[in-house]
Amino acid sequence: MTDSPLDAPGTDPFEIAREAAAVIAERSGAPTHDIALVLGSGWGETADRIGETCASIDNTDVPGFAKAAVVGHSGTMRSVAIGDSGRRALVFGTRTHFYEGRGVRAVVHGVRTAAAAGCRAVVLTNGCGGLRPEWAPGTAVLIRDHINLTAASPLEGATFIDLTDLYSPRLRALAKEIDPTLDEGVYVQFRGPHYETPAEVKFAATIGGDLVGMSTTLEAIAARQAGLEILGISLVTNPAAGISPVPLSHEEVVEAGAAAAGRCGDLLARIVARI
Ligand code: 8IG
Repeated sequence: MTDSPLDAPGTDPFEIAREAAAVIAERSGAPTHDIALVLGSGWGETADRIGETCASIDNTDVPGFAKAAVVGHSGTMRSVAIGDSGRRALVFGTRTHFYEGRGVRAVVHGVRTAAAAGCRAVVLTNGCGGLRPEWAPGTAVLIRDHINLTAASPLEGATFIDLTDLYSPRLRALAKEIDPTLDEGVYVQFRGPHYETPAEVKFAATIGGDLVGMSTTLEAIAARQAGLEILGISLVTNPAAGISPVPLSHEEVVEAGAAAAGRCGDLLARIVARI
């Protein structure tokens, strides 16, 4: 049991998501939203490049959401006009991580709220470690598939859901049309919050991984359950442990993210405009 209200006995997380969506509709003036974005480490400036922010809502004002736990993440969500298309993006400036111990329902609450708000697609971004030496810090990589090493799932009971093509081939093709230099990789989620040992990074490579991180896979599974189309983009902020001789630090991660923010924001804005 966790201290999240989402885990209180008898609570239906989908009902709380509908309540959250109702608050967002009221506070943003938009009865529905079209696309959701979850901004991970290094992706924080993206919202400004998508279009005008119509409303900024404190996470703590929305049922089921909590304050940001990570330095460099903002505890607000925004309703952003997508250019002058008349469509709206719901942009989450932070996420709840599995390692926070608030339970899986809290981790996927944003995605479920986005679906309840009318979104048809979600863009999941993160900062992560890279296993390929050619991916310098600041390289954006499309997630082609994932390996979930958390031993957890957002699905409860005997809910069997197919995860083939979880990360939309259509949206990956669209992203590559916009930036043909984008590589793709398999994202491996560890629980964290410690970074991996070099031996664990070797293991991730052996089982087919290209990227290591602490988020995204549980959200993607919940997004599939909710019927959302999914695009996953990782920002490689550091070589994974043992790939480079230098130890990892969170400060370096934040710096690499800040340095790449403009480029990543532009890329995402151009993708969102065409989803
Ligand atoms: I930023 O190297 C970032 N997040 N697991 N490993 C894991 N998570 C990360 C890393 C990393 N870099």
